[in-house]
Amino acid sequence: MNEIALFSMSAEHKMIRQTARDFAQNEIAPAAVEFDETGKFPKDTVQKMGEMGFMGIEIPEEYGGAGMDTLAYVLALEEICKADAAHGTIMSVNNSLFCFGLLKFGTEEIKQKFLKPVASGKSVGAYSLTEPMSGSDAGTMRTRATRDGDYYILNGRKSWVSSAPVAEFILVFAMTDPDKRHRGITAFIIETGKPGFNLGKTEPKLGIRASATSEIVFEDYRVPVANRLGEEGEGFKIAMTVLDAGRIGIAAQSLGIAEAAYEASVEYSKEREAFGQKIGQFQGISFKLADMKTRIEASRLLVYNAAMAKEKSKETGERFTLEAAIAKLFASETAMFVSHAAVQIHGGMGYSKELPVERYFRDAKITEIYEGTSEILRTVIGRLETGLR
Ligand code: COS
Repeated sequence: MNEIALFSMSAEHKMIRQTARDFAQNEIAPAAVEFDETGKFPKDTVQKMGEMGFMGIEIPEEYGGAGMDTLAYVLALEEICKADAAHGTIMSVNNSLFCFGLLKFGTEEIKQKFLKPVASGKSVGAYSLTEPMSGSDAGTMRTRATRDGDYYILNGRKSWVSSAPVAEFILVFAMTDPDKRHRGITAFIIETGKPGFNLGKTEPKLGIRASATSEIVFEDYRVPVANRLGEEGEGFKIAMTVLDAGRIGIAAQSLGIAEAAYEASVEYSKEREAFGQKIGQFQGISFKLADMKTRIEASRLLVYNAAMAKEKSKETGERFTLEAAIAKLFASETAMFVSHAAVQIHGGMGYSKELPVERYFRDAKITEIYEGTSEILRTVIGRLETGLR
């Protein structure tokens, strides 16, 4: 496969990409089928990812992270997802949706207490915004947090929480003042395993099956005021800012899935013969491969560009909403396009569980849905471009 020259990567970037590639191909890929079949959380490999610094790549070393930049993060995540997208979801949620939020909005006490163990990979972090009756329209959540002295009392049901069954800490959003709608939402870091925290049903998923997704239910759960992230009413903005970072992670995940599906397709079309020639010699196949490669390389530029926009924002404080939305929209639709074509190129073998191609197809679909559906992303991009609502 040809690599197209683009952003000048530093020696450090090349090193983390190679380290992630070796680890992913040697230790994750061989077990990916089993994780997919059983839906079991890959505890051992996730622990190793923590030891390698992959669970808090952009977090400064003083808070338990690897102290690297956003490009390093997406390069590593892309490689992990090429081997197994479920590992990628766990890594992305931990890095982008938990650690980034705490680094950006947390007090020193919060960073020491909750960021350090999660960024270093000793504990797993999660993020919980969605509810059974509020997905894309996140501002209409019903989970309530009521102040009671030095505590808030949480009640309500959250759904689709990736890593919830294994997480020790979860960044949760709840309504403190329903009259203020989205301006009445507040963010909290909650510790699982305490009274009032319950796991609900596990989501039986089409893909990324090992990423452990479940509902969580709060019944008079007491969270100290010191565990509030930001001020009362700042929760929606925190949720959206964190999702901007998350969308870059999902864009990188999409890129990894697409690359895996594409590389399998190139190999297969060089081996498989029909009507007296390699199937890659048919224009019908080679044009498909050309379209797959072109969309992948376009995705790569958008994903790396979004990573650089986020990196720049660390100095300027500017939002990178547009770059993240464009990268996720294009890369996720590319992952779907490429994995769909990969199944077709492999024919019956693409439909068989003997090869990983059908898994790439199933895993790709979620990238068009979570952390902002393609429709929400088009809404975000359209609004930012016209200034109209
Ligand atoms: N960064 C910072 N602030 C943001 C923001 C962002 N990316 N996007 C919106 N905001 C702010 C707005 O500036 C606005 O602030 P004010 O209250 O000061 O006016 C506020 O948030 C509300 O924004 P808006 O009016 O645009 O809210 P909407 O209810 O129309 O919702 C969308 C906006 C649809 C973009 C938002 O709800 C969204 O992204 N939904 C998808 C949620 C999602 O991805 N869920 C998946 C969860 S993870 S599986």
